[in-house]
Amino acid sequence: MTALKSDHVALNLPSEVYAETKKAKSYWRWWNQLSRFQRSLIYMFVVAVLFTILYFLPGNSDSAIVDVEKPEVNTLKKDVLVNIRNDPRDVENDFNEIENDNQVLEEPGDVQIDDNSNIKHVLARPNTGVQFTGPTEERQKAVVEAFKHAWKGYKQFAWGHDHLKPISEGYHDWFGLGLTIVDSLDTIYIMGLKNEYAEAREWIDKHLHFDKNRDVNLFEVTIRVLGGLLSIYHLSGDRMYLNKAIDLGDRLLPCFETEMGVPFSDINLFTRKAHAPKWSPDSSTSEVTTIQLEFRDLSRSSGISKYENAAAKVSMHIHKLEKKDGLVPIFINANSGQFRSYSTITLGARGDSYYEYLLKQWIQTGKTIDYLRDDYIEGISGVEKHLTHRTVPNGFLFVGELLVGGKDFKPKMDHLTCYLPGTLALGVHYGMPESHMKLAEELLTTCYQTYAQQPTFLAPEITYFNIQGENSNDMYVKTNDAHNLLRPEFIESLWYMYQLTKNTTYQDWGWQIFQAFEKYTKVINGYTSIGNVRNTANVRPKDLMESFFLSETLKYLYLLFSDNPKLLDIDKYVVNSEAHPLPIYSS
Ligand code: DMJ
Repeated sequence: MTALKSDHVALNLPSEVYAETKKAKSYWRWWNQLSRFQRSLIYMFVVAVLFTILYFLPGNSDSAIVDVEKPEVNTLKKDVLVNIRNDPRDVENDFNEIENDNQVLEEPGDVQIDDNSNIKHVLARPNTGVQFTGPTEERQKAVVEAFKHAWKGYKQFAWGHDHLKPISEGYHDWFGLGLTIVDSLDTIYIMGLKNEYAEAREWIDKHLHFDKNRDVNLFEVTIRVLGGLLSIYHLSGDRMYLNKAIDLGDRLLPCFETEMGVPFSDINLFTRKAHAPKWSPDSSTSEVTTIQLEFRDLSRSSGISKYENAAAKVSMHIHKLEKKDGLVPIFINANSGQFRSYSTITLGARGDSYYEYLLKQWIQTGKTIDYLRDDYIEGISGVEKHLTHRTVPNGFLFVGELLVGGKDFKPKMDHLTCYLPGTLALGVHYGMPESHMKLAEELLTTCYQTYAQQPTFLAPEITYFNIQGENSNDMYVKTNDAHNLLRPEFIESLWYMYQLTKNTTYQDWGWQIFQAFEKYTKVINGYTSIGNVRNTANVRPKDLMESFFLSETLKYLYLLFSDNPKLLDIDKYVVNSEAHPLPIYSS
């Protein structure tokens, strides 16, 4: 456009534009000269070409966010199976199983059953499309800073190894599976940490391999690694994680090849040889019953039924065994499938998550498996009848233990038991007896006291209670039990209770404990377990940062301090024993 000296403006088109305009005019003249029939033919031709292009456009099965409107159909293709399997027999078996499916599955959660009532194929629920945009509250921001601090130390001194040793600036390998990375990934995603997510994803994609000639513990690897991979698969929609999970599932499955299907505790991921732990002929009851959420989800997500079938069989078997008013002994023999007589009954180590997974499996399967609900209700009644007692002088309610197969009561509670108030509250939300809420509130108060009564404001691993009035303290701690491993159970319960009651006291309690972690466990390269919560002058740092500190403790703190109740929606997700959310199905 050129402005001339005169009072009008002239438009001078460059010669190429002029030529183009002329060409367009001649196309238009040619088009007008065509008959109506000729024009219709051209229209039809164009439409046909457009359809063909759309039809052959590649799908976006690897896209990060799954369309909520269109449930993802997780039917595996043979080439995908070939890529993720080492043993060609696995490929054939699974592919045949999928190919033989002839029933159309439409709704997420639809199940196809074979003639023997085994689950053949289930359509996975789609990603719920939640966008995690980062912290909004000041307390959440502080937790994200704590996470970044821990991550920085891990990255600098332990990258690719299981755990950080923050004081000696080294690492600890338990299974050699980069546990901290896999376990932390969904926390990173939920906190909205993009750079950390990218580097962790890349490590998993390129370096996480399971062909390791190394024994691993079925339960630990299932809740941390399998659960971690499945959770981030559902949150992100990234198929790479599911492929890794399938490979791991195949390698863990031989654990279940026992007469009654009760799994061995350990397996070599390379040779796929399973065996009992070195220190005992038996498996732990909580371990064999705390793998079902993950194995079921693996089947539902992959369309391969064998994982769910193997794990569900264990639950059914244990359902049929005799119990003490719903309470189970903590050891079970994988060969005989029987509980070890005279073993301890506890909701602490080796017993705890049996009860948790009864409820959570029932929720995961859309409240359709009645025996899980019934066993849970019976178990909690058993807890009330045999395990709960009050302290002297202040009457705090706690859950103790029964020794020698249920004969002697021991007034001792592991910190692990502090998961129970949260699970009870979750149960009430899903229709369990209202009385469970009262129990939850009282136990939560006692757990809080195990923190508040220590000068560090951190709970010990184990607390003993005064039930006979032998002195003026309600609780006491033995020297060997005075350590704190940065465990999550109490914070987990605070999160559930806050979700369901909106009582901000629970947030304030969580904040007090977070500050105690900051004061006594934060070191220059991360956070460390400590050996003594009773002495503020010397907490005796133990030089280990467990993966569950990032996976669970910091995740639950972040969620607890959020005022968005849907940040992790307990009506859509059931959270596994390692704080990894998995979708709830309709059956
Ligand atoms: C975690 O690995 C899991 O929560 C497990 O169920 C129990 N112990 C630790 C955390 O304390």
